[in-house]
Amino acid sequence: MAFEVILKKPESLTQKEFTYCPGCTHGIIHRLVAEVIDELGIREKTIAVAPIGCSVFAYQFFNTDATVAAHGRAPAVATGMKRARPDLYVFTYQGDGDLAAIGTAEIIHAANRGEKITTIFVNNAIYGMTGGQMAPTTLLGMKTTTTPYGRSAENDGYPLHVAEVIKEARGVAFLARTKVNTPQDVVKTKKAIKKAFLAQIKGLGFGMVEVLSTCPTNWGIDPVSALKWLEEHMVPEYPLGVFVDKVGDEQ
Ligand SMILES: Cc1ncc(C[n+]2csc(CCOP(=O)(O)OP(=O)(O)O)c2C)c(N)n1
Ligand code: SF4
Repeated sequence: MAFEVILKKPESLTQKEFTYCPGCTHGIIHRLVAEVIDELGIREKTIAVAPIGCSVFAYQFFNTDATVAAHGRAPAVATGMKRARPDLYVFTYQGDGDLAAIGTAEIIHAANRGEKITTIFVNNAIYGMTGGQMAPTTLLGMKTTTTPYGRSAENDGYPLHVAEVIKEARGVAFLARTKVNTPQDVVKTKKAIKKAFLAQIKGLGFGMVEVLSTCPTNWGIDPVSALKWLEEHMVPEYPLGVFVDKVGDEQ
């Protein structure tokens, strides 16, 4: 009897086991990035820049060249790498605490300069690694360890819509917001990630996908409820869509 392999681990992931909590969607997003790198055939020419946050060990998971940047500085590190080696493909993988709080300046200026890098922005509305503090992306009314009565606009400001801010930057070649809580959305997210890489490969400019993601541990709910919570609470605040697409349909 002949067996056929129909699904295997992407080449662009190492054998290292993920350190994410059960049900955390960081793992799905890692796999999608790795599948895209495999399909584009760029594994040996790709450099990953990991952030500070739960995905700090991304440099151990991606089977590419990789490094880790100081908190929020991944776009600056990626800029230096890409400018020194324009023949390579550089991507950052960043959480919302990393990209939308301490690293706000880096991402906005990298996008505005049109750096030919790719950013995977994982928005789970909270600081996961440090124990569930409020992030700029935390929803109004959402309880976190630093907003125990719920985030209030008066005290804590409003949820930051990073994609909507960045879409005004003229250096952006591809920008989308997606989610990974259903199989259909996983497929759509992969397509968006591919385009964000193609924007770099074609030399068009900066590419980013903001992916709505779960943190069951710090949201204090089970993984299945977290997928539902994302749909019911995050999507109304963070509408999905393609904001900029200079890549076109050709893939
Ligand atoms: C300069 C600096 N400030 C603060 C911290 C503490 N810190 C580590 S991770 C983190 C936020 C992580 O949240 P996020 O980026 O949303 O990623 P997640 O863990 O949710 O994936 C913070 C504030 C740090 N490591 N370095
Ligand atoms: S703390 Fe949250 S974001 Fe971090 S690995 Fe656990 S579930 Fe994922």
